[in-house]
Amino acid sequence: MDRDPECIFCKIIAGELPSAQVYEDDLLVAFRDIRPAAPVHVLIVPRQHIPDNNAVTEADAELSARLFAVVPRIAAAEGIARDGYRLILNTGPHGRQEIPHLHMHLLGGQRMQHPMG
Ligand code: DGP
Repeated sequence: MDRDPECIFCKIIAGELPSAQVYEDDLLVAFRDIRPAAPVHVLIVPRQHIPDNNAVTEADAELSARLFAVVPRIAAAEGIARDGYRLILNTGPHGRQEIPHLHMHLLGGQRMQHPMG
């Protein structure tokens, strides 16, 4: 499994830095965002170090499918499945991606603001 020794999320996944983990499987780990933007704010993160969405290819089809497929399960566990939630996947400077390790934000527990920008 690829990892970047400088990457904060790789360190969290390896257990070298603490996190409030809510889910894990062979491909993904999910933990609470350290700066929550909503009552529920979970980051769903591939174990493999993929820097951003531009680095995702067809070879990552299983991982990509899993990334979406675990959302209903985590949302149900967090009690936000019925009322709904927002998924965000920031990419690059214009997307305001802060951590260069692919991750999906799961936000819920309140009605989100519109517009998204
Ligand atoms: P993004 O902008 O999409 O790259 O969001 C990165 C998120 O990661 C941001 O909402 C804050 C969160 N974050 C940054 N450092 C840490 C950390 O050390 N632990 C946890 N749990 N979250 C972090």
